[in-house]
Amino acid sequence: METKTNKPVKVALIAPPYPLSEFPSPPLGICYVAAACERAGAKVQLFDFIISEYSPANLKKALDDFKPDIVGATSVTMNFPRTADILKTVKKINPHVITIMGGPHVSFDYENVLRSIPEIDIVVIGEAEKTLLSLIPNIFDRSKWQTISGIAFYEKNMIVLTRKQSLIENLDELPLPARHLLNIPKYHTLGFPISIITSRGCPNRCIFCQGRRMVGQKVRYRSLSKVIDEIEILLTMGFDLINIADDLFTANKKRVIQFCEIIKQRNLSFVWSAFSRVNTVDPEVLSMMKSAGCYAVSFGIESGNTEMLKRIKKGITRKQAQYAAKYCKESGIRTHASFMVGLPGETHETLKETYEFAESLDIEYGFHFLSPFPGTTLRENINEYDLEILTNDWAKYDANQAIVRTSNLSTEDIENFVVNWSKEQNDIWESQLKTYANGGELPSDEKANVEEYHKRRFIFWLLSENLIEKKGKIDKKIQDPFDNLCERISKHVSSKVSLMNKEFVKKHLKPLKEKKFIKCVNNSSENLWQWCDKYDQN
Ligand code: B12
Ligand code: SF4
Repeated sequence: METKTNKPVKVALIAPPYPLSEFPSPPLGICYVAAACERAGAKVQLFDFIISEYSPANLKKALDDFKPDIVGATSVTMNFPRTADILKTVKKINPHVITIMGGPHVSFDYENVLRSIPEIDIVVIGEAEKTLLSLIPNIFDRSKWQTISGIAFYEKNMIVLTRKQSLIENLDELPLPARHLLNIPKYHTLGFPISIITSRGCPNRCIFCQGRRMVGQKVRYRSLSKVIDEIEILLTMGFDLINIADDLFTANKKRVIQFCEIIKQRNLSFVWSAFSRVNTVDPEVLSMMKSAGCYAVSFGIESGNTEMLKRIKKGITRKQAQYAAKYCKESGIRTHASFMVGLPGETHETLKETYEFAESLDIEYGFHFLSPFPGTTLRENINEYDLEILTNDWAKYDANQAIVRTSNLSTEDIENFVVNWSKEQNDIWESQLKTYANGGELPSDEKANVEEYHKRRFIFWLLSENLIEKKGKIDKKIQDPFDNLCERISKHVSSKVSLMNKEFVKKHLKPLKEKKFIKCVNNSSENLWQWCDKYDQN
């Protein structure tokens, strides 16, 4: 698409910061959005604040360099306030930029969003690819916005919600996510799996789930050959750890088996994980998955109480969960189950039952606090449930704290349950950290865990605080610029964690240099360490 001046529309897309605890991996949704904008003829840049430091000054610099016409941002509920602040700053820096927000939170709370944050011009609701194809070419003509399905905006003191956008029927028509906009060396450094999706949609009706409302009840499948082609591209980009982010990858057993067969036929070497459901796995499909490289599956079991499972419309039984756990163990696939606490009608007894059930499965498991997101059946019909939502402070919707209560349980009761459950593990972990920090002996597996933990934190700081950029200007006179870089970075990180001394930093930066993720550029006055922006295999 060309503007009046015959230049392509410029779109900057913002991936907002999020914490290490939420697995900051390459953002998939925003890459789909970027690909759709490119297909609409736009020139696109990704302002990726997952792997670079966000500050108003950094944002301003990026805006001044690229000069976008549109700035789009994504968010889930927990990082909505922070993302909205970023868009406010965009408007302050340049009021002429058109700001757009999409993603799961604003799709369901667009009225409040538009009313309370005038700096957001347009909300794109739900799946965005089709909408963007019509929106981008008409973006400068406000009178046309009404004719574009799937958006909401503020006009003359009224919220305009346009016609509902239909779901994309043939996912094969979509361009591949624009991963070329990602800084691949930085994501390799971070080391989390890269996500792909093979389908969209989930036929189930869990009352706490927002995902199903985003993607619809009918499962839409991509052709397996296209999925595997995409995986081959990821392999050429150096990713061999892949997360299948479908809402329910194992919904169709025949298809999963075919998927595994193609991986084996094409002799592809990578390992992968997937989200599953306990009533969709059996020994045959699991053994096939294992033989095709699946190393982990995760299940949402949510509760050990049969009534509760029915109330939340989970559509699974305790028996099915027991079988799934047994089959997974037999297949050798690592299995993780997630349970929720603070569900409607929760009591001390249901929590106890859930805990005992979780223990009895003999697999890895964890608890999440219920977060009643906008757009969930639970929140929309809250009066039908024994549940009170105590806050609309979206930053608290991270599933790591109690924000609800039931007639039997206060937030403290719900939090105490998880605190007590994790106390023993936390105490053990704290003591391992202490022993390690004091130079004491630890069994090799514990030592490896502690070292991995420190490495992850260090790498996260390196990226999210722009430490290479900030500490990487080295005077030409310095003999060994790499040693000097390590020293400067260690000065910074060892003030937070004393064991992150120069040797520690060197140990973790050396592989980045060898793999050409970072490089030293010489100019007349200084040596400049910087991240490479392309993945270079040679
Ligand atoms: C895979 C996944 C993850 C992966 C992310 C992998 C990755 N690197 O991308 C991991 C495991 C890391 C993850 C983490 C979390 N997740 Co998650 N996740 C999902 C899941 C299953 C699929 C998301 C996905 O990739 N879909 C495919 C892409 C194409 O869709 P999309 O991201 O929605 O993007 C489309 C539209 O939303 C829109 N869009 C999105 N952004 C923008 C921006 C603009 C400008 C525009 C125009 C359009 C637009 O266009 C896109 C293309 O159609 C969804 C469920 C679901 N179906 O939505 C939950 C979901 C998004 N996750 C959820 C949550 C809560 C979390 C966590 C907070 C975990 C927690 N503590 O509970 C963290 C937060 C991480 C973060 N800050 O984003 C919730 C969000 C609910 C909410 N309102 O907050 C969902 C909806 C699941 C649920 N509980 O119902 N998640
Ligand atoms: S929680 Fe999982 S199974 Fe339930 S509706 Fe959501 S995506 Fe489907």
